[in-house]
Amino acid sequence: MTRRIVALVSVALLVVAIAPAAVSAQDDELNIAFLPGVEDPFYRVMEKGVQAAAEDFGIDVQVAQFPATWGTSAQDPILSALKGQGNLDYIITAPVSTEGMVAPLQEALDQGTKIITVDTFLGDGDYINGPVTFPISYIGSDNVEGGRISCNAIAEAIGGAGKVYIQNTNPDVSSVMGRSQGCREALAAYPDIEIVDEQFNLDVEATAVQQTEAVLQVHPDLAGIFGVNVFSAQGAGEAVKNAGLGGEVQIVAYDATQRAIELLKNGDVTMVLAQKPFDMGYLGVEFAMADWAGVSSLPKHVTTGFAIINADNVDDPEYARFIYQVE
Ligand code: T6T
Repeated sequence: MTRRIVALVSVALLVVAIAPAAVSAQDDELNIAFLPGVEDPFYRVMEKGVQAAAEDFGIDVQVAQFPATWGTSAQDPILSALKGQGNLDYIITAPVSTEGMVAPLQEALDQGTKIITVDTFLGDGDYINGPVTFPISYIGSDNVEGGRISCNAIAEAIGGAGKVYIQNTNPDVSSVMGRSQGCREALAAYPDIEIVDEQFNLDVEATAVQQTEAVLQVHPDLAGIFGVNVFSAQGAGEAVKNAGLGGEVQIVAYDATQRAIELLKNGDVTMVLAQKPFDMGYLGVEFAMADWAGVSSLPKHVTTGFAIINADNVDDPEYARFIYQVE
């Protein structure tokens, strides 16, 4: 058994035990596709998890084109092309809008393709009692908790007082809005911390840089920034560095890209929260195989955990292995 498999949650181990016996490596009737949210290091690592599972189980998984930008107008046409193939049993995907991707994915299901959501969810994510219940499962981070962890770290770094800015991406995406909610919940416990603004860059790093520069102009005494994903955090880090405020404004970066880690090592970023996209991709494939094999007890909600990376542990292999490595 490989190290990767050992690291998986127990439910996954159960699936590992069941799936190979029931699905033969030669079973070419099982057709799975992976459709990511956007071209970025997070989803490239998720793709590695997908490919590792495919290799471990001796199957092929089709990796769809990576959407060039974030949004339904980029993801939906790729989904339409997948639906047009007419041969897919499962699509593992990160829907780019909680509402906007419901109908297109429901249509895929109506055509006989089951849906597994990774990283982001549809509706409110409660696939048992919520408004959307058709996906097999949501496999991803507990982003509300991730937001709490991030902003408690900011609160601690700024000594429990000062102005904080949330640099966000899109208001209709479950992952980043969960992070914002968790951040607000955490900071509510600090009467001397004020959230001065929250802005949405639509997943464009250059916009994140411009927005953060503008906020620094209006609030030169800004104490902390929560960058909710790759593009927000890298953009905020760049703006703070350009303003010569590295180390003075405390930035917490969600997503452990190489760039975020560089900023951490240079003292421009205080803490980096690494998600586990590899696990999301791997488990997505396992869940498809298990469902195909007839497993009917798959959990509707699986959380994949975090690694909290800071200047003290960044070189420790136990933490460094969660930095998003993309060749
Ligand atoms: O933060 C990840 C992902 O979790 C989020 O849903 C969208 O942005 C990223 O892909 C990072 O760019």
